[in-house]
Amino acid sequence: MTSPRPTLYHIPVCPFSQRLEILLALKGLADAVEFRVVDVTRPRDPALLRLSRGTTALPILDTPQGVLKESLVILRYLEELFPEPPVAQADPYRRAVENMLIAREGDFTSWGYRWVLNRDRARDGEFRDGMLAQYRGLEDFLTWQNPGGVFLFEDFGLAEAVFTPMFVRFHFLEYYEGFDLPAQGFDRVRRWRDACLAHPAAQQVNRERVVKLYYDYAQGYGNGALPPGRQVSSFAFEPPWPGRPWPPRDKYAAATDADLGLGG
Ligand code: GAZ
Repeated sequence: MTSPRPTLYHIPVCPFSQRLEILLALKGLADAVEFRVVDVTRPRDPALLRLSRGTTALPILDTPQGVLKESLVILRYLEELFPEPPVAQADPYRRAVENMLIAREGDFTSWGYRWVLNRDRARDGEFRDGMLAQYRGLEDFLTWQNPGGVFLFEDFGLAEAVFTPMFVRFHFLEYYEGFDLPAQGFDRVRRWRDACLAHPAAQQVNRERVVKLYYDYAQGYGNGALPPGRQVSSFAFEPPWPGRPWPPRDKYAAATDADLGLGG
Protein backbone atom coordinates (compact mmCIF):
# COMPACT_ATOMS: atom_id res chain seq x y z
CA MET A 1 0.00 0.00 0.00
CA THR A 2 2.82 2.44 -0.80
CA SER A 3 1.55 3.69 -4.17
CA PRO A 4 -0.72 6.74 -3.96
CA ARG A 5 -4.44 6.31 -4.45
CA PRO A 6 -5.76 7.17 -7.91
CA THR A 7 -7.56 10.53 -7.90
CA LEU A 8 -10.89 10.95 -9.64
CA TYR A 9 -11.83 14.49 -10.70
CA HIS A 10 -15.57 14.64 -11.00
CA ILE A 11 -18.69 16.77 -11.06
CA PRO A 12 -21.14 15.93 -8.26
CA VAL A 13 -24.40 14.53 -9.67
CA CYS A 14 -22.68 13.63 -12.96
CA PRO A 15 -24.02 10.22 -14.01
CA PHE A 16 -20.69 9.20 -15.48
CA SER A 17 -18.86 9.48 -12.17
CA GLN A 18 -21.72 7.80 -10.32
CA ARG A 19 -20.94 4.68 -12.37
CA LEU A 20 -17.55 4.57 -10.66
CA GLU A 21 -18.97 5.31 -7.23
CA ILE A 22 -21.41 2.41 -7.66
CA LEU A 23 -18.64 0.03 -8.74
CA LEU A 24 -16.51 0.93 -5.71
CA ALA A 25 -19.52 0.65 -3.38
CA LEU A 26 -20.26 -2.85 -4.72
CA LYS A 27 -16.66 -3.80 -3.93
CA GLY A 28 -16.71 -2.16 -0.50
CA LEU A 29 -13.82 0.02 -1.70
CA ALA A 30 -15.26 3.52 -1.55
CA ASP A 31 -11.95 4.81 -0.12
CA ALA A 32 -9.65 3.18 -2.70
CA VAL A 33 -10.02 6.23 -4.96
CA GLU A 34 -9.75 9.84 -3.88
CA PHE A 35 -12.70 11.84 -5.22
CA ARG A 36 -12.01 15.51 -5.94
CA VAL A 37 -15.02 17.65 -6.72
CA VAL A 38 -14.92 20.12 -9.62
CA ASP A 39 -17.43 23.01 -9.69
CA VAL A 40 -18.77 22.99 -13.26
CA THR A 41 -20.26 26.49 -12.81
CA ARG A 42 -16.79 28.06 -12.40
CA PRO A 43 -13.87 28.48 -14.84
CA ARG A 44 -11.79 25.34 -14.97
CA ASP A 45 -8.52 25.24 -12.98
CA PRO A 46 -5.60 25.49 -15.47
CA ALA A 47 -3.73 22.73 -13.61
CA LEU A 48 -6.67 20.37 -14.21
CA LEU A 49 -6.83 21.42 -17.88
CA ARG A 50 -3.15 20.56 -18.22
CA LEU A 51 -3.81 17.18 -16.68
CA SER A 52 -6.63 16.48 -19.16
CA ARG A 53 -4.63 17.98 -22.06
CA GLY A 54 -7.24 20.63 -22.74
CA THR A 55 -10.48 18.66 -22.70
CA THR A 56 -13.10 19.59 -20.11
CA ALA A 57 -15.31 16.47 -19.89
CA LEU A 58 -15.17 14.70 -16.55
CA PRO A 59 -14.61 12.28 -14.92
CA ILE A 60 -10.89 11.79 -15.41
CA LEU A 61 -8.76 9.48 -13.28
CA ASP A 62 -5.20 10.46 -12.38
CA THR A 63 -3.25 7.24 -11.75
CA PRO A 64 0.43 6.81 -10.84
CA GLN A 65 1.00 5.78 -14.49
CA GLY A 66 -0.99 8.53 -16.20
CA VAL A 67 -4.42 10.00 -16.83
CA LEU A 68 -7.48 8.03 -17.98
CA LYS A 69 -10.62 9.50 -19.54
CA GLU A 70 -14.08 8.11 -20.37
CA SER A 71 -16.27 6.61 -17.64
CA LEU A 72 -16.58 3.18 -19.26
CA VAL A 73 -12.80 2.95 -19.68
CA ILE A 74 -12.23 4.00 -16.08
CA LEU A 75 -14.96 1.59 -14.93
CA ARG A 76 -13.23 -1.40 -16.53
CA TYR A 77 -9.82 -0.20 -15.32
CA LEU A 78 -11.04 -0.10 -11.72
CA GLU A 79 -12.69 -3.50 -12.13
CA GLU A 80 -9.33 -4.94 -13.17
CA LEU A 81 -7.28 -2.95 -10.65
CA PHE A 82 -9.51 -4.14 -7.80
CA PRO A 83 -10.68 -7.57 -9.01
CA GLU A 84 -12.33 -8.70 -5.77
CA PRO A 85 -15.21 -9.11 -5.54
CA PRO A 86 -15.81 -9.24 -9.30
CA VAL A 87 -18.64 -7.06 -10.61
CA ALA A 88 -18.20 -7.78 -14.34
CA GLN A 89 -18.95 -11.24 -15.73
CA ALA A 90 -15.92 -13.58 -15.79
CA ASP A 91 -17.04 -16.06 -18.47
CA PRO A 92 -16.19 -14.76 -21.99
CA TYR A 93 -19.67 -15.40 -23.40
CA ARG A 94 -21.45 -13.86 -20.44
CA ARG A 95 -19.09 -10.88 -20.55
CA ALA A 96 -19.92 -10.44 -24.24
CA VAL A 97 -23.65 -10.47 -23.44
CA GLU A 98 -23.03 -7.88 -20.73
CA ASN A 99 -21.11 -5.76 -23.24
CA MET A 100 -23.96 -6.00 -25.78
CA LEU A 101 -26.24 -4.40 -23.22
CA ILE A 102 -23.62 -1.80 -22.25
CA ALA A 103 -23.23 -0.93 -25.96
CA ARG A 104 -26.77 0.51 -25.79
CA GLU A 105 -25.93 3.08 -23.13
CA GLY A 106 -24.85 5.86 -25.51
CA ASP A 107 -28.08 6.06 -27.50
CA PHE A 108 -30.17 5.60 -24.38
CA THR A 109 -28.38 8.48 -22.64
CA SER A 110 -28.48 10.69 -25.70
CA TRP A 111 -32.26 10.36 -26.22
CA GLY A 112 -33.03 11.24 -22.61
CA TYR A 113 -30.73 14.26 -22.49
CA ARG A 114 -31.71 15.60 -25.90
CA TRP A 115 -35.36 15.35 -24.86
CA VAL A 116 -34.99 17.27 -21.60
CA LEU A 117 -32.85 19.89 -23.39
CA ASN A 118 -35.32 20.28 -26.27
CA ARG A 119 -37.12 23.65 -26.40
CA ASP A 120 -39.27 23.00 -29.48
CA ARG A 121 -42.71 21.80 -28.36
CA ALA A 122 -43.39 20.51 -31.88
CA ARG A 123 -40.61 17.95 -31.45
CA ASP A 124 -41.91 16.56 -28.16
CA GLY A 125 -43.61 13.53 -29.73
CA GLU A 126 -40.47 12.65 -31.65
CA PHE A 127 -38.44 12.50 -28.42
CA ARG A 128 -41.14 10.58 -26.55
CA ASP A 129 -41.21 7.99 -29.36
CA GLY A 130 -37.41 7.83 -29.43
CA MET A 131 -37.20 7.30 -25.67
CA LEU A 132 -39.89 4.60 -25.82
CA ALA A 133 -37.99 2.86 -28.61
CA GLN A 134 -34.91 2.81 -26.36
CA TYR A 135 -36.88 1.21 -23.51
CA ARG A 136 -38.44 -1.24 -25.97
CA GLY A 137 -34.94 -2.26 -27.04
CA LEU A 138 -33.96 -2.87 -23.42
CA GLU A 139 -37.21 -4.79 -22.83
CA ASP A 140 -36.44 -7.03 -25.78
CA PHE A 141 -32.81 -7.57 -24.77
CA LEU A 142 -33.61 -8.52 -21.16
CA THR A 143 -36.50 -10.77 -22.25
CA TRP A 144 -34.11 -12.48 -24.64
CA GLN A 145 -31.29 -13.02 -22.12
CA ASN A 146 -33.07 -13.50 -18.80
CA PRO A 147 -36.86 -13.44 -19.12
CA GLY A 148 -37.70 -14.45 -15.54
CA GLY A 149 -34.92 -12.54 -13.76
CA VAL A 150 -34.56 -9.10 -12.28
CA PHE A 151 -31.04 -8.05 -13.31
CA LEU A 152 -29.26 -9.05 -16.54
CA PHE A 153 -27.66 -11.95 -14.65
CA GLU A 154 -28.13 -13.10 -11.06
CA ASP A 155 -26.98 -9.91 -9.36
CA PHE A 156 -26.52 -6.19 -9.90
CA GLY A 157 -23.38 -6.15 -12.09
CA LEU A 158 -21.43 -4.04 -14.57
CA ALA A 159 -24.32 -3.32 -16.93
CA GLU A 160 -26.39 -2.17 -13.95
CA ALA A 161 -23.55 0.12 -12.78
CA VAL A 162 -23.56 1.68 -16.28
CA PHE A 163 -27.34 2.20 -16.64
CA THR A 164 -28.49 2.98 -13.10
CA PRO A 165 -27.10 6.55 -13.03
CA MET A 166 -29.15 7.27 -16.17
CA PHE A 167 -32.30 5.79 -14.61
CA VAL A 168 -31.75 8.18 -11.69
CA ARG A 169 -31.20 11.18 -14.03
CA PHE A 170 -34.26 10.28 -16.10
CA HIS A 171 -36.44 11.28 -13.17
CA PHE A 172 -36.12 14.61 -14.98
CA LEU A 173 -38.16 13.14 -17.85
CA GLU A 174 -40.92 12.11 -15.46
CA TYR A 175 -40.90 15.55 -13.79
CA TYR A 176 -40.39 17.91 -16.75
CA GLU A 177 -41.79 15.85 -19.65
CA GLY A 178 -44.47 13.79 -17.89
CA PHE A 179 -42.84 10.61 -19.16
CA ASP A 180 -43.13 7.18 -17.62
CA LEU A 181 -43.16 3.66 -18.99
CA PRO A 182 -46.56 2.64 -20.37
CA ALA A 183 -48.48 0.14 -18.20
CA GLN A 184 -48.23 -2.59 -20.82
CA GLY A 185 -45.34 -4.05 -22.77
CA PHE A 186 -42.48 -2.87 -20.54
CA ASP A 187 -42.70 -5.24 -17.53
CA ARG A 188 -39.23 -6.72 -17.86
CA VAL A 189 -37.38 -3.40 -18.21
CA ARG A 190 -39.53 -1.84 -15.48
CA ARG A 191 -38.54 -4.66 -13.11
CA TRP A 192 -34.89 -4.07 -14.03
CA ARG A 193 -35.04 -0.29 -13.70
CA ASP A 194 -36.89 -0.38 -10.36
CA ALA A 195 -34.45 -2.91 -8.87
CA CYS A 196 -31.50 -0.85 -10.11
CA LEU A 197 -32.94 2.32 -8.55
CA ALA A 198 -33.56 0.54 -5.23
CA HIS A 199 -30.13 -1.08 -4.95
CA PRO A 200 -28.18 -0.04 -1.81
CA ALA A 201 -24.94 0.55 -3.79
CA ALA A 202 -26.66 3.11 -6.04
CA GLN A 203 -28.06 5.67 -3.59
CA GLN A 204 -25.48 8.45 -4.14
CA VAL A 205 -28.02 10.76 -5.81
CA ASN A 206 -31.80 10.88 -5.41
CA ARG A 207 -34.77 12.07 -7.45
CA GLU A 208 -35.18 15.35 -5.59
CA ARG A 209 -31.56 16.36 -6.18
CA VAL A 210 -31.79 15.47 -9.88
CA VAL A 211 -35.02 17.42 -10.37
CA LYS A 212 -33.66 20.53 -8.62
CA LEU A 213 -30.16 20.53 -10.13
CA TYR A 214 -31.20 19.68 -13.69
CA TYR A 215 -33.70 22.53 -13.97
CA ASP A 216 -31.29 24.38 -16.29
CA TYR A 217 -31.16 21.37 -18.62
CA ALA A 218 -34.96 21.66 -18.92
CA GLN A 219 -34.30 25.29 -19.96
CA GLY A 220 -32.01 24.02 -22.71
CA TYR A 221 -28.73 24.76 -20.89
CA GLY A 222 -26.39 21.90 -19.91
CA ASN A 223 -23.10 21.53 -18.07
CA GLY A 224 -23.47 24.54 -15.77
CA ALA A 225 -24.32 27.07 -18.53
CA LEU A 226 -26.65 29.91 -17.46
CA PRO A 227 -30.09 30.45 -19.03
CA PRO A 228 -30.83 34.09 -20.00
CA GLY A 229 -31.90 36.34 -17.12
CA ARG A 230 -30.36 34.10 -14.48
CA GLN A 231 -27.32 34.81 -12.28
CA VAL A 232 -26.93 31.46 -10.53
CA SER A 233 -26.80 28.01 -12.14
CA SER A 234 -29.10 25.32 -10.78
CA PHE A 235 -25.89 23.27 -10.50
CA ALA A 236 -24.32 25.75 -8.04
CA PHE A 237 -23.23 24.29 -4.69
CA GLU A 238 -24.78 27.24 -2.79
CA PRO A 239 -27.46 27.51 -1.57
CA PRO A 240 -27.54 23.75 -0.82
CA TRP A 241 -30.20 21.96 -2.88
CA PRO A 242 -32.23 20.43 0.02
CA GLY A 243 -33.42 23.91 1.09
CA ARG A 244 -34.50 24.97 -2.39
CA PRO A 245 -38.14 24.73 -3.48
CA TRP A 246 -39.20 22.22 -6.13
CA PRO A 247 -38.95 23.93 -9.56
CA PRO A 248 -42.06 24.41 -11.72
CA ARG A 249 -42.89 21.26 -13.65
CA ASP A 250 -43.71 23.40 -16.69
CA LYS A 251 -40.30 23.85 -18.25
CA TYR A 252 -41.60 26.66 -20.46
CA ALA A 253 -42.43 28.75 -17.37
CA ALA A 254 -38.84 30.15 -17.01
CA ALA A 255 -38.39 30.43 -13.24
CA THR A 256 -36.13 33.15 -11.80
CA ASP A 257 -33.18 32.62 -9.44
CA ALA A 258 -35.50 33.60 -6.56
CA ASP A 259 -38.21 31.13 -7.67
CA LEU A 260 -35.57 28.39 -7.61
CA GLY A 261 -34.23 29.29 -4.18
CA LEU A 262 -30.94 30.40 -5.72
CA GLY A 263 -30.94 33.83 -4.04
CA GLY A 264 -31.51 37.08 -5.88
N1 GAZ B 1 -18.31 10.02 -22.47
C1 GAZ B 1 -17.89 10.72 -21.28
C2 GAZ B 1 -17.77 9.70 -20.16
O1 GAZ B 1 -16.97 9.89 -19.23
O2 GAZ B 1 -18.47 8.67 -20.21
C3 GAZ B 1 -18.88 11.82 -20.96
C4 GAZ B 1 -18.45 12.72 -19.83
C5 GAZ B 1 -19.27 14.01 -19.79
O3 GAZ B 1 -20.04 14.33 -20.69
N2 GAZ B 1 -19.12 14.77 -18.70
C6 GAZ B 1 -19.77 16.05 -18.59
C7 GAZ B 1 -18.76 17.14 -18.37
O4 GAZ B 1 -17.75 16.94 -17.75
C8 GAZ B 1 -20.65 16.13 -17.37
S1 GAZ B 1 -22.01 15.05 -17.35
N3 GAZ B 1 -19.06 18.34 -18.82
C9 GAZ B 1 -18.29 19.50 -18.49
C10 GAZ B 1 -17.44 19.93 -19.65
O5 GAZ B 1 -16.84 21.01 -19.51
O6 GAZ B 1 -17.36 19.21 -20.65
C11 GAZ B 1 -24.80 16.08 -21.05
C12 GAZ B 1 -25.34 16.08 -22.32
C13 GAZ B 1 -25.70 14.87 -22.91
C14 GAZ B 1 -25.52 13.70 -22.20
C15 GAZ B 1 -25.00 13.72 -20.93
C16 GAZ B 1 -24.62 14.92 -20.37
C17 GAZ B 1 -24.07 14.91 -19.02
O7 GAZ B 1 -26.22 14.95 -24.18
O8 GAZ B 1 -24.63 14.34 -18.12
O9 GAZ B 1 -25.56 17.17 -23.06
C18 GAZ B 1 -25.21 18.40 -22.55
C19 GAZ B 1 -22.83 15.55 -18.76
C20 GAZ B 1 -26.51 13.79 -24.86
